Amino acid sequence: MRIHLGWGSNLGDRHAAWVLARRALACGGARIVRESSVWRTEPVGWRDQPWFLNGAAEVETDLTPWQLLRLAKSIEAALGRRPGPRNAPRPLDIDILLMEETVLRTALLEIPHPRFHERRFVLTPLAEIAPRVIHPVLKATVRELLRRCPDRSEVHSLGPAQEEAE
Ligand code: PH2
Ligand code: MG
Ligand code: MG
Repeated sequence: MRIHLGWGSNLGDRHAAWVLARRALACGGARIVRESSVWRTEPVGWRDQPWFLNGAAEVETDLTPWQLLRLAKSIEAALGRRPGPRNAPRPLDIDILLMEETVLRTALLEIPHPRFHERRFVLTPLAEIAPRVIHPVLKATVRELLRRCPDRSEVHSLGPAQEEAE
């Protein structure tokens, strides 16, 4: 399965969180095959919090959506995320955005992610690595979703993500 993930961080060493998460994903069986630049983004939803770093990645995995969700949650927790309100600041958030044609609507997990098409901080990095991938519910490409997106919050490229330190 080819899966597109989004990540975001606005607490602590935001870049280091992603470098660690990337390694933990690979160890857990989700190999990263493509990665966006890192973007510095204005907080959306609850404005009085630090700016985020956001990015997107394509992973290849044999894990089921549930196993991948569990892996993502365990990495978030290992990086210090504590349960809190939906838009609270966090050291790391990993969201499953798209899983090919899969449409899953459950209380615990929804694929495609139900809000990503409304968010410039997700669509901008995703459009770098998957402009022609089609949203299986909205039947539009990621590039088209970005073009139509009414969200005007600020996103600024910071260039490629750091490589792993030796
Ligand atoms: N995540 C949220 C709410 N708001 N804003 C930005 N810029 N980046 C995020 O990752 C983000 C957000 C909830 O997941
Ligand atoms: Mg999120
Ligand atoms: Mg999340």
